[in-house]
Amino acid sequence: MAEEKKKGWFARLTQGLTRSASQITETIVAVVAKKPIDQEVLDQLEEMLIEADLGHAAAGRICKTFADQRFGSSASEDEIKESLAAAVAKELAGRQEKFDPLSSSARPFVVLFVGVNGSGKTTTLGKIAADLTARGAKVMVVAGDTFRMAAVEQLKVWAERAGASFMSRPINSDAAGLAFDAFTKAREQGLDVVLIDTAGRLQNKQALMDELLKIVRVLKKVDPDAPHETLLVLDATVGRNALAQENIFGNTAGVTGIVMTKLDGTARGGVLVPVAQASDAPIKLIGVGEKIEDLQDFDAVAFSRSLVGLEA
Ligand SMILES: Nc1nc2c(ncn2[C@@H]2O[C@H](COP(=O)(O)OP(=O)(O)OP(=O)(O)O)[C@@H](O)[C@H]2O)c(=O)[nH]1
Ligand SMILES: [Mg+2]
Repeated sequence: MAEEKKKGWFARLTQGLTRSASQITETIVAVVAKKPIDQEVLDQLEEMLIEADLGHAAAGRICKTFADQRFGSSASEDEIKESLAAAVAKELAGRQEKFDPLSSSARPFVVLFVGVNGSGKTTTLGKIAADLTARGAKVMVVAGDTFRMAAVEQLKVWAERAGASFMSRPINSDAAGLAFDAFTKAREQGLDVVLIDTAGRLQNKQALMDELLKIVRVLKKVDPDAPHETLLVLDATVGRNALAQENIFGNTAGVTGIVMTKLDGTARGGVLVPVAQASDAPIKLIGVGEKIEDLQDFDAVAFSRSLVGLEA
């Protein structure tokens, strides 16, 4: 059963990364057909990695590792993929950490979701709520995006589906005040986890950061250790813009973990690599589709294998 489940999980990951993988596979097939592996072939491989948004630095290192391998004249497509996957995984070493609020002793464990509009905050929060309640946890979902009616409604649907309690306020209410009241109430009720959604867009970047910092400040009034986790949600389809977003949020919002969403919607899934390297916080979760089970723990080895189109 566990083996079946694991297979399904990897299949979803591979399915999600199809667009990135097929581009890479195409180049590898062309390269294999044209042995020996000379400088021209290596340049082609490096170009391919840069196109997948791995960035110049990582692409260069991966090709160097690759060149040092000295394949015989009989290197197969899979051997080349194995070698590339290992080189990508090496780039991600130490950049992976598990997200598991239930393994912490903090009760309630408070998670703040931050990121620009459309990155996938609300969806990710909903998926996490569903997973936690399914594991028996008592969860509260907080509609901290108090600026859009649709945002509150969207989150409410997720909360109901998950069987989590839900807290919101009328439009344009103070989000920090809501966060404070929600945390206090969840504590009184002995809940396990509080998931706080936030707005992705305000008048400007400074207003957005001020708002987030205010939420953090009031949470700390209830518990100096809160929020126990601040997840930065980044959309892989924006490619290297994700790096700029990491820079802005990572330097101001006290981010403790990265979620990279929509890896299924792009051929540039390789952007996860430079983001992981630029960020002080590790990658914790990845989104490879819109369903609940499409949010996965980040596993650097599995990700690297899927990225180059290898099977489990
Ligand atoms: N294909 C795919 N779509 C996703 C994934 N994660 C989120 N989405 C979709 O992306 C869109 C935006 O997601 P939201 O969760 O609303 O984004 P948000 O960050 O809350 O956006 P704002 O509330 O505007 O700040 C929705 O249509 C989601 O279904 C993913 O991993 N894969
Ligand atoms: Mg939202």
